This record gives sequence, C-alpha cells and structure tokens, in this order.
Amino acid sequence: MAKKIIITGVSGQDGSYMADFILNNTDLDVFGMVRRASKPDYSNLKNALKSSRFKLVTGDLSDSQSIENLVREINPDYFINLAAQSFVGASWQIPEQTFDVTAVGVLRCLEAIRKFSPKCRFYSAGSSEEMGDVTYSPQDLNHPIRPRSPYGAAKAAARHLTKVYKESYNLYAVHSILYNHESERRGEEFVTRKISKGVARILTSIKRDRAFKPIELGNVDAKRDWSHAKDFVRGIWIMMNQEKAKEYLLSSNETHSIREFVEKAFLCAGISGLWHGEREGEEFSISQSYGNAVNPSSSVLVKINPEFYRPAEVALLHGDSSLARKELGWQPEISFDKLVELMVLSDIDEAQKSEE
Ligand code: GDR
Repeated sequence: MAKKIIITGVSGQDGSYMADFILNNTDLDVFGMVRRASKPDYSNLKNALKSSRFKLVTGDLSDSQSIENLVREINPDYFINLAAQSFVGASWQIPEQTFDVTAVGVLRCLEAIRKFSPKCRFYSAGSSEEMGDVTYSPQDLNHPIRPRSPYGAAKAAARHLTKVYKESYNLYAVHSILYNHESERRGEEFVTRKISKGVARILTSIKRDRAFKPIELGNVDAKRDWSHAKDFVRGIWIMMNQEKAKEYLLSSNETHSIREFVEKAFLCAGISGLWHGEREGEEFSISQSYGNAVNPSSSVLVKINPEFYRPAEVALLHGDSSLARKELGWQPEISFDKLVELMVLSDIDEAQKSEE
C-alpha cells in the first residue's frame, strides 16, 4: 500500500509546491487539507488536482476535532504543516487568531499524532521572524529567539512545542527555520509579490499610454534573505527522511533590501528608475524616456506610504544555512536575480492575458 501524507495549507504557496513535489518525486498518496470556504481558491493546485493520488480533505488548525479525525482516519506516514496566519503585518490586527492557528494549531497537530498515529513524521514550518531583533549576522540555529511580532512569537512557541513533543513522546517531529521564500504563487499581501504585480500593472499602462498609480510601500530599507519556495519544499522533504529528526535552517545566505528588489523588478520590465527625496517623501521615478508614451505626472513608480510601516520592524534578516547544506546535501538552485525575474515575468504574462 502506498504511503500517505497530509499537507496542511495545501492551497497556499508552500503547500501547493509541496504537493507538486511529492506527486512528482514519490509514489505517496497526498491528502491536502483545506479550510471550508464559500469561495475556495485552488488556482495553485492546477497540477495537483490532475493527479489521482491527490485528494482534498477539509480541516481547520483551529479545530482540534477536525485534525484528530483526519489523523485517525488517514493514519498518515507524514504530516507536513504549512498552514498558518503567515502575514506578519496582519498579526498585530489579529493577534489571537494568529497565535491560535500558528502556535496552538501546531499543538493540535502534535496531540492528534501522539494519540492516533505516533509513527507519523511531523513537520512544523518555523520562521526567521523567530530571530526578530537580531544580535548577529548571518544568523544560525544558535541565535537567540527575539521575536518582534505576534506572528514571530507564535512561531517561537510552535518551535518549543515541537521540541517538547519530540522529546517527551519520542516523535519524529521537526521544526525548521525558514527564511523568506517567494514565488509566482506568493500571496499579494507580501512585499515581493506586491512589487512584481505592481511592475506588471505599470508596464501595461506605459505600453498603452495610460496614466498609472505608483506602488505604495512601507519600509524599503528592511533587508531580507529571499529564496524560491520550490527550493525550500525540497529541503523540507530531505529533513523529513533522515535517520533522526533534527532542526535545520534554510536560507539563501544572502541579504537584499526591499529597495534593491524594487530596482531589479523594474529592470526586469525594462524600466530603470531613480530614488529621490527623503524618508516619507521618498519616491522611485522613471529615469529613462519612453518617447511620448509617458505622462510626466505619472512617472512616479514607487512612493512611501507610512500606513505600511509596522509597529515593530525586523530590520535585517540574513541566514546561515551551512548546516543544512553540509548534512542534508541541500542547496538552493534559484538565485535572487532569477527569483525576481520569474516573479516579474509571470505577472507581466498574466497582466497581458487579462488585457486581451
Ligand atoms: P515578512 O514578509 O514580514 O518578512 O514575512 P513581507 O513580504 O510581508 O515583508 C518583508 C519586508 O518588507 C517590508 N515592507 C512591506 N511589506 C509588505 N508586506 N507590504 C509593504 O507594502 C511593504 N513595504 C515594506 C516589511 O516591513 C518587511 O520588512 C515573510 C512571511 O512569509 C512569513 O510568514 C515568514 O515566516 C517570513 O517571511 C520568513
């Protein structure tokens, strides 16, 4: 009989890439957990839904009964938890829900596995947001936990819970620290996708000689360590198939500012820009001419909007994934430049299709 895996958050970026990876590289049956929704969006599951080995199941991390039922009925060999309230910015507005889903949700999964499927291997996606207010760079697994948001605190709690359950009940339970990971499937609330979508929208307007509104961003000086999500799901699967469960950290080992992402993203669309002004008055504007196509009043590409500042910011994240590279033989295959290009070109393609 084929082995079975439950993937939570399967319609999201990471969950859908994980489902694709498992379907393409193993013969496991995949049970993708989704919440009940009146207007479900399965656009990331176009590939997975074509497979007879893929099945959608309904469950909710905030409902222990639903998790227990799934674990009892499916009796999975692997349980990969990629569901969370994953938007850091929203975690100040909905702190209880963030903690309930992101931290207590992990506890509910661990309890279900302990009770009904103790041989099942469990994965909890951790975050560089646990490092928070960093004390050194690049950060490794020894870096102190110093979260700066309700989200970061919830992920830190999930990390402790996973360790406690692993040690108390001898479970194969792994919580790994994941630095930022993006893709063409990234949610539009995250800064990289907000930029790539914005670039595509602006390029379409320029080409059609239409005025456009700039992309509005918060702190463009924050630095992040960005990888492609596809590289991370491969790393997670390697972690899940070791002799012993162990914590690892996945990162690109590079750090880039939001500012740099903006510049590269516009260049991918053939638009070069210049930063000018200061603080809240800062803008990024077109620095080359497009003949008569550009209305001068529409030449601002990006402007700062303090509405997008966070109550507490993580200024710098820069990971050191040398342990995972050495012990798991893992390394990212998609560079930062390639990531930006893939995202921008995909959004340009989509924008063109919707114009047709
Ligand atoms: P992050 O991702 O908080 O690092 O968490 P996000 O893309 O939201 O922010 C990255 C940085 O960009 C700055 N920023 C903006 N962010 C958003 N979303 N929108 C803006 O307009 C904007 N302007 C500037 C932010 O202040 C921040 O510094 C991601 C999530 O995927 C988490 O779930 C995951 O755990 C971590 O990465 C690793």
